[in-house]
Amino acid sequence: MNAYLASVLESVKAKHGSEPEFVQTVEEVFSSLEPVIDRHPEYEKVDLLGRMVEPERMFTFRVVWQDDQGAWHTNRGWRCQFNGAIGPYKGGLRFQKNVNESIIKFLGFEQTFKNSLTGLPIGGGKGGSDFDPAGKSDAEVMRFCQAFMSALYRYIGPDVDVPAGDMGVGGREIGYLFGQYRRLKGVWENGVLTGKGLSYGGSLIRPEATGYGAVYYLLEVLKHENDTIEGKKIAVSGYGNVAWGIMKKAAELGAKVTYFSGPDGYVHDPDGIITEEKLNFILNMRATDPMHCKPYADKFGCEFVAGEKPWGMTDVDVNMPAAMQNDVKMESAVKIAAAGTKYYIEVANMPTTNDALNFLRKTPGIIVAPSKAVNAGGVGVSALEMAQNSERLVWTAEEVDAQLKKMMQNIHKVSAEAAEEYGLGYDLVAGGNIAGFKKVAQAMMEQGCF
Ligand code: 2IT
Repeated sequence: MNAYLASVLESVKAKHGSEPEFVQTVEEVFSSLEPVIDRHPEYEKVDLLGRMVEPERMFTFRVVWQDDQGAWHTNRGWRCQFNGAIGPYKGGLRFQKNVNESIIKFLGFEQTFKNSLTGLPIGGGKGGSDFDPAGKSDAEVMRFCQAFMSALYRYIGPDVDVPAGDMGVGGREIGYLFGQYRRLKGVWENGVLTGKGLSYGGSLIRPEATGYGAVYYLLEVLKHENDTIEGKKIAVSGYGNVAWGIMKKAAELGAKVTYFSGPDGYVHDPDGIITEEKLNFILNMRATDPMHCKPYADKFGCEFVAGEKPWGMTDVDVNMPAAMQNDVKMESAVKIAAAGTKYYIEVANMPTTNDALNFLRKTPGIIVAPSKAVNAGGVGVSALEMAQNSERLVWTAEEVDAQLKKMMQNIHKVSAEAAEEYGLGYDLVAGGNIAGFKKVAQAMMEQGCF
C-alpha cells in the first residue's frame, strides 16, 4: 500500500480501536485506492483521505419512550452525516439491539461511495438506534419512532439530510417518523424521508428496488461472461425485503432461489421460491417472525438445517449474501471456493469479512461483485423518490423500474471501466471503490478545504 494511504489507515486504526466495523470498511476501500493516489499526488497535498475518513458531523441522542405497561425506556439514537460533497446526506436508519457507533459509521462510510456510484446527487449518511423491535407492539413502535424523530427533526430536511429505512425500519416506521416530523415542523416536506407509503409520496418499486437492482447487476455480470440467467440456481442469506426482491425478480427472469436462511438455520427448496404463494409466505413470515425461517420448510415440506449457513452448496450457480455484515467469514469462503460456484454477488452491506473477500477475489474462476455497487439500486430509487417529491409528480412502476435497470447497468459499466483504466482487468471490487471514490474526491477538491 502507498505510504500516504498506509499512514491514514494507521491513524484510523489508532483512533478507532474500539470500532472494528468502521476500521474494516476503511481498510477495504483503501485497499483499492493505491493506483488512484499514485496518479493524483494533489490528494495527499490537501490530506483528502484524512478528511474523508472523518464524518462531517455525527451526533448521539437520547430516545425516551413508554411501553404498553407504562414502564419507561431509554435508548441511544445516532445520525452520522458522513459526506455531503455531492448532495444532501442520504442513507437509512437501522433499529437493532446490537447497533453502535462503529456500525453506524461503517454504514455511513460505505453509503458515501455507494451513493456516488448511483450517479445521482446524494451524499452519504446513516443513523439508527439500539432499540430492539422484536416483540414490540404497534403502539410501542409508534411511540419509539415519535420520540426518535423529536430528537432528530431539527437536523434533517429535503435539502439537508434524507433518512430512509434499513434493518428494523420499514414502511410502518417511516410512516410514524414522517407523521412526527410533519407535526413538529408544520410543513408538507415529504422529501425529508424515503421509503414512504404510496399515499403520501412514496415511490412505486422502492420496496423491491434493492433486490431487483441486485439481479439487474447480476445480469450485467452474466452478460460480461457470455452467460445467461435462465435456469440459474441462487443461494441467498436472509429472507427480508432484499432477499424477497431477489427471489421475485429471479423467478420473473427464469432463474430460482433454492436456498435462503434466517438466524435459525437455512431452508433448501429445490423447486425454488418462484410461486406467488411462496413469495407471499416469505413476506408474511418476515413480518410476523423475523427470527425463524423454519416455518417455510414446515409449510412447503422441504429441508431445514438448523444453525447452519447456506454457503458452499454444490448445486447452485450464484451466491448472494443478503442478510447482514460479516455473514461470510473465512470458513464459509473456503467452502464456497471448494464448491467452485462461479458468481459471488455481495448484497448486504459488507457481508464478507476482509480476509474472506480477498480470498474469494484471488480464487481462480470466481467472480466477486461488491455490495456497495450491487445494492445501490435501493438508495438509487430513494433518490428517484426524492425527485418525484420535488416535482410533485408520481412516476409509473414501469418508469421507475426502467430507470433502476439503467442505473444498475451504468454502475456495472463505470466499475468495469474504472478497473480497466487502472490496468486491473475485470475487478468489480476495485472498480466500484475507485469509481465511487473519484466523484466524491473531485467534488471535495473543487469545493476547497472543508
Ligand atoms: O443501505 C442502504 O443503502 C439503505 N438502507 C437504503 C438507504 C436509502 O436512503 O434508501
